[in-house]
Amino acid sequence: MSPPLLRATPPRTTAVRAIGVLEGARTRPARGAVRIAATGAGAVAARRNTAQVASFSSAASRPRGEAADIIYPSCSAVGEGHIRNSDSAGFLGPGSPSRRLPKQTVLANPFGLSWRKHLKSSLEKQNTALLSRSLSTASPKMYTTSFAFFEALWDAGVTHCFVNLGSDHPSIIEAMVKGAREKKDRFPRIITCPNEMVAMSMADGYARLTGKPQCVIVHVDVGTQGLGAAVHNSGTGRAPVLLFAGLSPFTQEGEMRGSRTEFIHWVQDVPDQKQIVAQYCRYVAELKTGHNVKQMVNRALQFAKSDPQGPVYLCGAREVMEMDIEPYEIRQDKWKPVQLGGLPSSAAEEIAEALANAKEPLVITGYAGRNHAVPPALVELANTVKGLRVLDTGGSDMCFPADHPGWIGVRYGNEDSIRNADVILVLDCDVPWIPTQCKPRQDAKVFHIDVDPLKQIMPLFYIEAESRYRADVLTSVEQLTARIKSDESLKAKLAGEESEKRWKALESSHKERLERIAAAAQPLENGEFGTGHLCAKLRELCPEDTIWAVEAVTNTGFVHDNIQAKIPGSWINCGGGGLGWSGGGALGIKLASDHEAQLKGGKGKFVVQIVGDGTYLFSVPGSVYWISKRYNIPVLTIILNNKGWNAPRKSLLLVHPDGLGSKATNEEINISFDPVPDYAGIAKAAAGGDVFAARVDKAGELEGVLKKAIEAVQGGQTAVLDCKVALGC
Ligand SMILES: Cc1ncc(C[n+]2csc(CCOP(=O)(O)OP(=O)(O)O)c2C)c(N)n1
Ligand SMILES: [Mg+2]
Repeated sequence: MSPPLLRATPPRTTAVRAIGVLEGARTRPARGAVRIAATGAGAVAARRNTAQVASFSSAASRPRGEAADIIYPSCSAVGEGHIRNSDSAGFLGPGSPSRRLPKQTVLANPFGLSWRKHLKSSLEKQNTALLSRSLSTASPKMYTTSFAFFEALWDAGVTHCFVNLGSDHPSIIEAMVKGAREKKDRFPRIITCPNEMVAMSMADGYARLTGKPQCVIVHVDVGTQGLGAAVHNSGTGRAPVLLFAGLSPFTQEGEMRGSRTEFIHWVQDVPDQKQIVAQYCRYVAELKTGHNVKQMVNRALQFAKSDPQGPVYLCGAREVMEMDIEPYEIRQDKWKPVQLGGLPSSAAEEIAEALANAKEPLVITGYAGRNHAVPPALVELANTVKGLRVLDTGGSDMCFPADHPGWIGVRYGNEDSIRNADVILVLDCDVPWIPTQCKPRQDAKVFHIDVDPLKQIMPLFYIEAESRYRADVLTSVEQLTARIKSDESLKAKLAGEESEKRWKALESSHKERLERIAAAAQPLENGEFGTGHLCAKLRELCPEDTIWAVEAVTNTGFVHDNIQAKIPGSWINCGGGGLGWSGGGALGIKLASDHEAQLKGGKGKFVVQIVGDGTYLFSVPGSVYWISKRYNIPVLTIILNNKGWNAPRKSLLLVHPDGLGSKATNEEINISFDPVPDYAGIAKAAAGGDVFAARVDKAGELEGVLKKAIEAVQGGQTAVLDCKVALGC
């Protein structure tokens, strides 16, 4: 076993803490040493002080020749702890002389007293002075790390905090109350979230619509784990979210305000809490002092907002968050995120030429529409390169409008246009094709432009491409269009007869595509209906500028085909693989839409969540509909009830098309939800009865029920419709 690792950061009064630790080492049965690691400018002093103490300790308690090597010993116990500067513990803020530690807490001369005597006197004095403070009620004037943290959020444009609180948050709670009282309209709005995944999905939905990261506050390691698949979703789906979690207190004798006061503080003290989420985050860090909390918040937000955007995680122990500091401000306008540029001009020239000379040019995308200026820019490119088509293989954002003849819609990496294209431009996309199902032809020229062309967190990713660029898609697309429009020979080529013919062909294939979709969306002869029909009706009945939050799994293609989104930002899909996003996601989107509209004196848009029945259960509806009711966030939820999980059967058939499972029932392969839960009833119960809840299984009743549900939502009441859908249409 390796020794306990003690970190000193920075070390002004480290020796006192080291004594406490060393006493622990002395009393361990094997008399093993502890190891102390100190960093930064404080390291030397920490080592000097602790080494003095160590040699004192070893002289007092060990046989000769067995002195403890404090820094790198052969030790007998493991663990990880922290030595921190008492300055970071809430008492030595520069502006708080009255809160200074008593002088004797600094170990002036440890050799002048016997070990035990010294310890006793030092710790007793310290404890008498501090224990009462550690439990004392804060003065109303106090300005803590936590309060500065919220100020930093607000100043950086974070208007909402989705919180799930715990014993790590006393100073957070104090700060929230103080903020609500003293900084009305200049303090983030707090939304209580009974489940962390819902909290983070709300922040995620908010960010996907607006590009503005919000904050999620959770409880130590357990709350961090409760974020669950939402961390994956925002990491994969490029949604900026700032996560904050407390850490268990690192003192237990009342040495500082925030010191341990509850049983659970021992149990929740884990070696490295950040690591729970680190691989999904753009940045993780521990707040070690309140003095730079605003810079740390802004550094985290800089990562979250720089491409590829994503989640960031800060944590801070109770003592650090309790620390009194001098109020301060930073120059907010100096903290903008990193900006990406466009293509090198030689690349713009090469790609523009390839597109203009192509017979079957194709754009494949996934996230490009996150920037709402991209769809019109792509339309402009497609109007310039006549015959260019756009395929969406992610379905994460509305990237190209359904009423343009170049629209192909969403297909997950398997589409004829991929097989036929001679020039393919991949734009902000994770999975342009799935090689075991579909590949570009051998002679196709592929160019890849992405904010993350290497897919830095994917161990396996590659596509064969002429070239790849880390560049901003909007700038790049505008460059390409401008290049083609300004080059006489390319212009002449695209104004030719062949190009005109291609445009006509595109128009008629688009018309046929829409007719095929409409024909497939008819109700079945037995009166039942599929997802396609349901979504065609939704498109007909919902407001034109509705925002669709979609998590429809195997029905995504039918939903996309029939919703036919045209407005940038009007289609939002999770982009990740952690089911359950859309419950919180839809609420976050609605909240964002309302909030942003109110700022301009307008009204938020109508928001519809379309979700698989299995996914609905993943979304923690007990929390979602309580929040919806509590904060008056009305959405329409459409549950695609196909009696369970269809996806695992599809996955099975791709690998074992003739296997045992291929002929087995849904019950046998364990994907059936029978008996069928009362999905809408779950929502109604969570909202204390105040939800429009209904079930539809016949096409004849669909329109009537949809109209009532839409009306309810427009009147401010959330509606949940459990719709029985037939498979495969
Ligand atoms: C958190 C999480 N757990 C499990 C899965 C694996 N999974 C992928 S699709 C699926 C079924 C989804 O069911 P449903 O929402 O009913 O959609 P359907 O397959 O019926 O279209 C499951 C369990 C996942 N992606 N995420
Ligand atoms: Mg299902």
